[in-house]
Order: sequence, then structure tokens, then C-alpha cells
Amino acid sequence: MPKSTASTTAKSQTKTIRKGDAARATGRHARKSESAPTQPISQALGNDVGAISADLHRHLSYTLGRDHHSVNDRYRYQATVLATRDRLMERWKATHAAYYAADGKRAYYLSMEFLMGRALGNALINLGIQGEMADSLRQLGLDLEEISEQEPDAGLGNGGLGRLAACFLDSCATLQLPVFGYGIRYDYGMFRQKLVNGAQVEEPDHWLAHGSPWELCRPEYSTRVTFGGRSEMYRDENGSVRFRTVGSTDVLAVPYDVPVPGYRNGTVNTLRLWKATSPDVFNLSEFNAGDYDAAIQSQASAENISRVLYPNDKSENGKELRLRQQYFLSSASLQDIVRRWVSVHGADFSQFAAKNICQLNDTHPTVAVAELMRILMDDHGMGWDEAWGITTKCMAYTNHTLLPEALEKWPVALFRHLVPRILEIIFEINARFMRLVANKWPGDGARQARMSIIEEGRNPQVRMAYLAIVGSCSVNGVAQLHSDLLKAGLFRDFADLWPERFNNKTNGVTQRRWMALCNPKMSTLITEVVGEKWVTDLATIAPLAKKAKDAGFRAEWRKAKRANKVALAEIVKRDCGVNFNPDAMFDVQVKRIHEYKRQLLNALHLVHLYDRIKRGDGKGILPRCALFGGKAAPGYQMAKSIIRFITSVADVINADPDVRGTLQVAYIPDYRVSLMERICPAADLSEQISTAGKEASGTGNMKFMMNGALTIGTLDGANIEIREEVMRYGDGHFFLFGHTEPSINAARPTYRSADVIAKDPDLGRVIDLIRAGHFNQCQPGIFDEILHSLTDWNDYWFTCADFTDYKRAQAEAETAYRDQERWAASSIYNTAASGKFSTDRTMTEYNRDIWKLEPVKAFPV
Ligand code: 26Q
Repeated sequence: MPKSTASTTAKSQTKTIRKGDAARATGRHARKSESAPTQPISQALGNDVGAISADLHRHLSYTLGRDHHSVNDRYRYQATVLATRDRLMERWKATHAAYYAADGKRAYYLSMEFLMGRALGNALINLGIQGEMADSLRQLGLDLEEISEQEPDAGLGNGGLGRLAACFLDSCATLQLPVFGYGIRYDYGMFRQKLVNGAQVEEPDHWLAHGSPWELCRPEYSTRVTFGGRSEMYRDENGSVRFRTVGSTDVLAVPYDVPVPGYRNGTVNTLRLWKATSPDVFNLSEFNAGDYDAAIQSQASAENISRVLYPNDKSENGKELRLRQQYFLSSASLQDIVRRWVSVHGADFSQFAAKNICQLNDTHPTVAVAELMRILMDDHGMGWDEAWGITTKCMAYTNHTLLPEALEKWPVALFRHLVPRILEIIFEINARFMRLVANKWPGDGARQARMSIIEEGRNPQVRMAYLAIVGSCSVNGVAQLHSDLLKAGLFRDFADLWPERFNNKTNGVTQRRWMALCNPKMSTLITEVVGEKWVTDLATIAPLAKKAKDAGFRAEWRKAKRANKVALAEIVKRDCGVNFNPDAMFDVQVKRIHEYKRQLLNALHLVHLYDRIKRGDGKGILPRCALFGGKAAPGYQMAKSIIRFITSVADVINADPDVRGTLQVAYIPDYRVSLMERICPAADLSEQISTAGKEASGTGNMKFMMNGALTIGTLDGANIEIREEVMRYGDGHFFLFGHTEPSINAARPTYRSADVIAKDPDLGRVIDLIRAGHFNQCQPGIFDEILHSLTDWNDYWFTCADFTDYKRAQAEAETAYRDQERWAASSIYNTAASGKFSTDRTMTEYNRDIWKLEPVKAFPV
């Protein structure tokens, strides 16, 4: 293994300081950093069809070197991106020049995941040249939609948390806020899901196989991240005690920038993704010593850090590579932030906290708290108190889970091994924090043990959420119920100590992607009624509601929905081989597979409908097409069984002639952002049926609502707020069912699932059918775990407990759907009531309460 001592790092840091100091002393550390405009902004490129066509041609022939023999769809896609990117580029530079000139406060969104999906359609719509590009391509005999399909999704996330980060960036660019995303450039994103005999099979997602035309490598801002070694005390040139790491194995973080365009406002923000590589191409001493394998090995082990996204959406304890990734992201990003600061302000950190804030997307980048302390103290010679004062003003933490078992913890031993200096700093943070707790509650040892950042025991652990709370100026949940429950439950002691630190920021989604881009038919109708303003101010969509009473408009609305359903039916046919009838109700549940999300409840209900039909009691059943989609974490056996169960139920139902025309069930493989863009515009009924108190917010629920689906849901997460908003227009636009969070708590001690099953014969028959092996005739036993969880293990997720009421709510939905005019009105009300769920609103609130940034108008180009 190559051991490069940290002295290199220390030396280069010192050099930076000296440069800054000298400059400051002479008043010359003139602002000539990376973002300083060096020359006048280039002439804007034309956006007319002629100019775009010429660029397409130029990129195909010259940049890509193709002629009509050697061109194919990938090159056509690449040329389209390059012509689009040229038009972003000038705005991108102008935006950064404007930020530099404004010299205001900036925010950084630190996230292990950015689930960006495709970028082309989004860039075109935000630039306002979608029509021109489509026309230019048509002149070449090409179709924009087909070309867009060439783009692989940037699947650098698992689900909600990663997609939220992507929607946030879109809104910040649209609001012209100086917000920078920092993440990891994984070579492999979220795995591709195949279904083989109804079971999930994972395949690697090598999304960068052909490179990405969107990213811009910036090797000049590469930075070293230090791993391993040991912490050493020394005296600096002034005789002060300082710390440094010696004997470390360093990794080089190389930034790749991705443009994030705002909506027709000239702003293009930046998402900076770090790739890990070895600081030496390969270690020369090893190579010279003839140890070629070792030289290559060390290169590979450095690069492994950014190799692959962990496909778990709850924390899996103790995986060393994951902690390496977290420190890699945090350290590279903070060094980058501090480097930029020093390049402008020299060694003067007096305004640093006033001008920089990091939003931590869950606890994943929380080691940033200790890393900023390290940089300020060890690299810049600051004392503890000053560094702590800055750090705690610069960090804000967002929590995304209520499941106690999902709270991140790392073994102290692993920290010591990977980042010894960081562990020292965490210990010191905790020692000081424990003193504070002791002073506030003298003698309350139990409380100290509860609140300690270090969980004591045979294998002591670092509690990352507690480190995040102690090190931040703000702690927020992602929906009102979630934020309230955090204060009352998981973080109660901390809310007692620092009530002012806790706040709520209800999630949202961007209506640019989730309405304007993915549902043009509905968008046109909306614009005809309320004008174009809704695209950047979703609250202005409310007047759409008056059209619910207009029969002509309802007909148009239904026509748009039906066209979207026809389009989705084609995809379902292609990917699942199942025929969906566009006149049936499209009933959709797409999301990660989790017991708490209760895909099982939905499946049990479908089995019940099937059972009714088989018993000859199916007369009144509404024709329904049930669609499922979602990935299971590869190691989550129960989730995989649930997929297997749903696909088996689908096979039995779809093959049964008695059921034909009434029920169709499909499991669409490889659920991802680009698929959701086809699914949500076509949904009638949105399944948001988690066990109350377990889904922090949900965001799919919002996408469906915006696109005019009605929700069947529990009082959980943002469902509560969705229902509240649509209730303005009366009852019957949301199908509520199930226990509430308090009612579950009250019921749990005496709850027996056997009693519930005995009480509802419909449920009893469903369980009996499964137990009889009706859905797994050739593979006995494969659903035993599922049965056990419902019966023998007392139904922890209250699936049986909520079955009867769910059945009732589903019957209500059927009745409502039969009256197509009434349904269309409810659909319009849902869209009209969705104004709150734009990330523009969410970002405005983060900015008002936490970041306090000034918007910056980009320089006109
Ligand atoms: C952590 C450590 C080690 C390995 C994996 C992880 C990990 C990775 C991803 C833990 C959690 C996640 C993702 C969580 C997530 O997506 N949560 C969802 O966040 C949404 C946005 O706030 C909410 O709407 C959802 O309710 C919440 O489940």
C-alpha cells in the first residue's frame, strides 16, 4: 500500500494560508479565484431553428466525427445534448460570475444521493427551446422523444431522499439561490432490476459506460482526502499545539460539474460530483520495486470509494466502504468550500459562518461536522471555541426517518481505523456536550447516557444523528407529523434542550419535471385556465378548481388522462406483457419495497377481489388495472418475498378467464425516475398506504396528486397535508382509512392479528388461499415468511389490522370512479389543491428559516 505522509497535505495547506496572509497584508488578495470573470461573456448562441440545426450538424460532423454511414442513435443523442449544453454553458459561466460579484452567502446541499434521472428534456424545457429543438431535429428526420429515450437515467440515488435532492436543486436554480450540490460520482448507480420468474434479479447499472456529455471534469480543483494513519501532536511555527495525521493513505477527489438550469431565468447552478482516484497514477516506489500488482491494487482500492451506490434505503450497519464514502464526500466538499473562501478572503474567517451553510441530507454526510472542525483547527490554526462557533452555525441537519432501527450508527473502532483524527474530535465534541447536559440536568446519569453521541457497550458506537443535532443550528423533519413525532419521540431529550433548533419543512417536488415536462397535455389545459405562472408559482394553480364544475373542461381533462393511460398501457404491454384496459381504473403503487409501505396490504386486497370473483360474488367489481413497481434492497429478504408474492398473484389473476375484463395486475420492472414520468400522468388512484407514523413524508404521493390522481391513504407523512389541502373542496377527494399513529400506539399492547383475521371472513379467506399454496403451486413454502409475519409474528406493520377499513375505502373509490364526471371533478380538485407541494415553496421556507440567502440575478447573456 502506498503510504504518503500527511505532511504533504499539511505543507500544501500551509502554503495556501501563507499566500492568503501575504495577500491580505498587502491588501492584494484580490478576488481572483476560480469564479472571477476573466473576459467578457461570450456572445449568446441563437435559439432559432436555423442556429440549432447548424449546431447539431457541426457536433455530429466535427465534434463526434460522424457521417451518414457511421451515425447512430447514440451519436444523434450526443449531438443533441452538445447543442443544448452549449446554450447552458454561457449561462453557467454568467451565473458564477454573478455569484462571485455578489459575494453573498452560499448554501451547500451535501448528499450521498442525487437521483437526477434524465437531463435533456429538463434542460430544453428550462431553456425554453423544446419546440425549436424538436423542429430542428425534425428537419433532420429525427424525433426528439426518441432521442431523449437514448439517455440513461442518472440513477445516483435509492428513492425519496435522492430524488428530493434533485428537485431541490431544480427549485434553487429557478429561485436564483446560490445553492451548490455536492455528491459522489458513482460509476454504478442504483442497480437495474430484472424480474426472472417473478423474482428480483439485480444487474449493475454502468450508466457511464459511454461517458456523460453533461459533466465537465475540473481536475484543477482536485483535493486530497486523508484516510488511516494516526493523529500526531506538534508545535507550529508560533509554538502553538497543533494536530496532524501521519502515515495516512490518501485518496484524490476529482470534481465533475453538472449544470443545473433554472427555469428560463439565465441561472445555471452547479452539482459537483466527486470521483475518487489515487493521488499517484500508481505508486512509483512499488512499481519500481517490481511490485506491479500492489501498485495497481492501491489505485483500484482508491477508486473503489466512488465505484457504487449502496442500494439500501435504511442504514446498514458497519460497512467500511460506506463510511469511507461518507468521509470522502464530506472532506472533499468542505475542503472545496474552504479553498474557495481562502482564495477570496485569505485567512480571515470572521465572515465565514455568515456566508456559508451546509444542509446535511440525513446523517449520511454528518461526519462533516467533525471534518470542518479539523480543517479550521488543524489546517488553519483556529482554537476550539472559535472553530465550534463557526461549525455549529454552518451546519443544518434534515432527518428523513422515524424508524429507530434506521438511525445511523458506526462502530468507534471503525472510525479509529479509518479517520483517527476525526474520532478524537468527535470524542471532544461529546465530552463538552456531556458537560453541558450535566450542568442542565445535574445528577441525571440516565439522561447523559441516553443523549451521549457515543453509545457505550462492548462495541461502542457513534450515533450520527446526535452528532448532527449537537453540531447544527437547525434540525428539521420533512412533513408536519414527522417533525412533531421527532420532537416527541426519537429526539425528545434534544428538543427539551434546544427547542428553537427544531423545525418542519414539508417536502415537495418540482412541477417543472413532474407536470410541465411529463404531462404536456394536462399542462396545456392548466395554462389555458390559469396562465403560465403556475410553472414557477404553483400556488397560482388554485383557480383551476372552478373548472371542476365545467362539463366541457372535465371532458378535456378526461381526454388528457385517457391519452396518458393509453401511452402507459403500451409500456406495460412492452415491459410486462400485460394488457391494461385504458377505460379501467389505473391503481398504482410505485416506491421502494418495504414492509412499512405495505405493498402487501394492496396485494391482499387484490387477492380478496379475485376471491370474490371466483366465489361468484364479483358482479359489482369495478374494472381495475393494478400496477406495482419498486426495488427491494438486495439483502432485504422479506421485501424480495413481497415482490415474488405480487408477481405470483399477478400471474394467477392475469391467467384466469373468470377474471378477465375485471382485474389486471402488473409488476413493472426497474422502476426509476424516467418511468415515473410515464406512470404518474396516467394514474387514477395513488396508493399511499404506509403504517401510520412510519413514512416520514413521501413524495410520490405529491407527484400523483399534481397529475390528478386521487389518493387512497393513511394519516401518515405528507398524506395528512395532501388531504388537508384537497379537503378545501369538500369530502370525497381522498380515500382515508386505517389506524392513526396514536391509535396504533394505543392498540399495540393488546393487539392480536388472529382476532382481526377471525373477525373479517374476507381476510380469513385471503389468508387461507395463500396458506393453501394457491399462488405458489409449484414452489411450496416460498410465502411462509409472509404468512408468519401476518399471523404468528403478530403483524407488526398492522397490515391485517387495517385490512377491513382499507377494503371499505377501496369500495368507496370504486363507487366514486363509476361516476366518471364526479371522478374528473375530484381529479381537477386534486391538481388545483397541489400548490403547496412544489419544492419552490419548500426551498423558500428553507431559505427563509435556515439559509437566509439573497437571490442573485444571473448576468444577462
Ligand atoms: C445509510 C447508511 C448506510 C447505507 C444506506 C443508508 C441509507 C441510504 C438511503 C439510508 C437511507 C436512505 C434513504 C432514505 C429515504 O429515501 N427516505 C425517504 O426520504 C424521503 C424524502 O424526505 C421521504 O419522503 C420518505 O418518507 C423517506 O422514507
